[in-house]
Amino acid sequence: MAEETMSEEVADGQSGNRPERGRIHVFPLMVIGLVATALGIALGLLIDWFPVQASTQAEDVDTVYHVLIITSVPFFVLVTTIVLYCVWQFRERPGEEGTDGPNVHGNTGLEIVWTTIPALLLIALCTYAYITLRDIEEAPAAADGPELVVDVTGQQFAWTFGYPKVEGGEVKAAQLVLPVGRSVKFDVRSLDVIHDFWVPEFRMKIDAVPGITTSYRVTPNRPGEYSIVCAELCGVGHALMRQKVTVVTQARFDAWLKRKQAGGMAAGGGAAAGEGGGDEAGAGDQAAIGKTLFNEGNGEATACAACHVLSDAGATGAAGPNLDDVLDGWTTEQITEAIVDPNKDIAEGYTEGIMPANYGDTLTEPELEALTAYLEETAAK
Ligand code: HEC
Ligand SMILES: [Cu+2]
Repeated sequence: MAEETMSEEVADGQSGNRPERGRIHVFPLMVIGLVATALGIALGLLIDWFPVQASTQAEDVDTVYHVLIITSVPFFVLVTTIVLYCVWQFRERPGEEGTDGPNVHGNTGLEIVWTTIPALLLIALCTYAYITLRDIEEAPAAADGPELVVDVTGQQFAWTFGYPKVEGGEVKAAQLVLPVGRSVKFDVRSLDVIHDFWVPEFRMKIDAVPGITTSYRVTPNRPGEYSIVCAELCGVGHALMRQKVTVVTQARFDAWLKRKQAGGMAAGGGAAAGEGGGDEAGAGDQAAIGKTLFNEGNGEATACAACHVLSDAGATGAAGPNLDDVLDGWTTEQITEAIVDPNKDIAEGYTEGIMPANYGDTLTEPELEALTAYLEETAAK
């Protein structure tokens, strides 16, 4: 039985070859290919695919893209044209059902050519991209002034930032503010899962990986406000893990940092007083501590300002409800519960599991009291 079937197939294959298709249409194919290549490259270069360039690195990165488009479109068109042409030219015509095309054996010359060219091209493009990346990430020359190092910490679902203090230590903030024209190195960390720190206008991005510190450099060169986007799916709040970076003049940056630093120090003093004086710590001190916690977190607890609007704190986060609007008339207990057990009662229009559920652990009892007191006081204003 089996033998019979096999010999039938062989016989069919031998007797049923299709007729030759005649000349290959080289000239029209070349014209089509050239037109498609020109169109493809034009689409790649003329359309403004990217957001504005806001760092000195951006231009080089865009150039890499343009070079890749110019080199890859012709090959894409070549391969696609040949495939489509073959589908059309060697299709099965009426009366040819079950027949086969003529037997063709490999062509060693062709195979060498189509392996060598892409391999060389790939090596050249990788080398070029590598050199570009290495150059744009080079440390700035000493003559260009000291580099600003900003610690970036990702945590579901917000970023917090740490700036070096003049006298050592760190100023924490829920906003990223950068001086224009100065090289910035981001040291990126994660406290939980993998995130990815990306400002599309800067064109650079890197994963925030738990347990290690990754980094990249940019020199912002265009004042303005840009989005910080988490580019690694990191949980239910991933799409909301968006904040703003503000690029300002060096003078405005210095003033901002000084203000932040002064705020932090006042709160630090307040905390010391609170510990010493027990319950007698003034309401003003408590509020100052609360405000600092709201804006900066405490290293473990994510800053509330990353996700909430609160004008008194200058907070502009957008992932959660606007606390200017909602807190009016809330009792201490209600505010405390909203912070410690956010998933118990979900604000309308928002999703469960985005506000961190661990503030009961990451905030100490006095910190929680100070934060609640601050929010109550602010809401009453
Ligand atoms: C990662 C983003 C994020 C962070 C950080 C965050 N929240 Fe929220 N918050 C939310 C979201 C989203 C909601 C709405 C869902 C819910 O009710 O749990 C919310 C709800 C609330 C509510 C209830 C609002 C209402 O209308 O019911 C309060 C109060 C609140 N947050 C305060 C805080 C405070 C205080 C902090 C800092 C200790 C904080 N949040 C940190 C995202 C966040
Ligand atoms: Cu993330």
